[in-house]
Amino acid sequence: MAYTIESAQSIFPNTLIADTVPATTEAFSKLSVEDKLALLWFAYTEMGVSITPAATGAASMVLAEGLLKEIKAMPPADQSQAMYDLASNTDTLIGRTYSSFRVNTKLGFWYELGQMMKEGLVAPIPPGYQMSPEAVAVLETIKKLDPGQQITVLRNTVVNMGYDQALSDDYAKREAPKSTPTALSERVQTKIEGVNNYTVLSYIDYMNAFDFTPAVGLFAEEGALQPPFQKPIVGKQAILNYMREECVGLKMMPERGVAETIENNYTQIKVTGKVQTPWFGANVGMNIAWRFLLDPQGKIFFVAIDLLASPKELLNLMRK
Ligand code: ECH
Repeated sequence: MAYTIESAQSIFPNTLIADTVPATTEAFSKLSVEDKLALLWFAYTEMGVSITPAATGAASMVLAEGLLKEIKAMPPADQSQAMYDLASNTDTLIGRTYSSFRVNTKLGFWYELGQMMKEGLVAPIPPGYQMSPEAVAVLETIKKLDPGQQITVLRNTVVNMGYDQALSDDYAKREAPKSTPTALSERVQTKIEGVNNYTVLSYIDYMNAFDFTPAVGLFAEEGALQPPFQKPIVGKQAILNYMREECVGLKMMPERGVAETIENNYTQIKVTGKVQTPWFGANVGMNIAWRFLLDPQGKIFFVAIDLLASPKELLNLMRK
């Protein structure tokens, strides 16, 4: 049987992913707009993990600066309205501009706005605002998640704001700026207990050096990369655009894995370990798995990145 991207998605079917993330994101999406903003404020300010301010460097903030300046100059009622419009996906100029931002710019925009709220430069969440019981329940769920899952929920809510999400979904059509790879002399070679496959080790090393052109060179022509809770991104150009957009500053720390040759000389490899985002640095290590399917030429036909349900899953290398 030849593999398709669809059939490849179910390799290592025993991998337990953090289903609570899409479930919580969905519960959040059903709240009133006032509740959403208040909940995010409480979650963000009480979460216990904080953003590394240097991270905004990865976010091409020039684009966001204009919008932030505009909001800062508004009277408080208009500032609240602008936030309300973003959270309710209303068709406004601000909503359209926000939707054109890349994910990291959206995160940087809210980070700066949050700072301005703390400093009293932008209207706060009305003091004494009482959330509905539903919102309180969602907040309680978020508080119980592990930090990697919490920041994934937060990220999802920010990604879903603004007008017309569909615009920002198609990586094949979105050119992203090149980044500067780490100098060869500063690169460290990754070791993974149980895995010495050249393609997989090179993938991690190139990704950690932000050297995305050779990283994409490891993929088959119609290969695919599936980020956590997302559809696969198919084809080399789309994967390259995605990496340039979303992978600068990521630190991948694979720990262990298992490899086996399967039908038609394909190889399936599962690796577990941690990844850090530049936003939270060493404050948050997300527990993840990479599930690779390599074609007979050793090219990546498919790789899924999963956010794991619990740290226990880091030890789950079962094949079936
Ligand atoms: C305030 C109140 C009003 C409303 C809002 C507010 C502000 C909220 C703020 C939120 C900031 C959230 C942030 C979240 C960042 C999350 C980052 C994550 C990154 C995960 C990356 C992974 C990478 C995996 C991958 C690997 C590969 O091999 C291939 C690529 C890839 C409070 C003002 C809204 C400020 C900053 C979760 C897992 C390993 C798939 C990328």
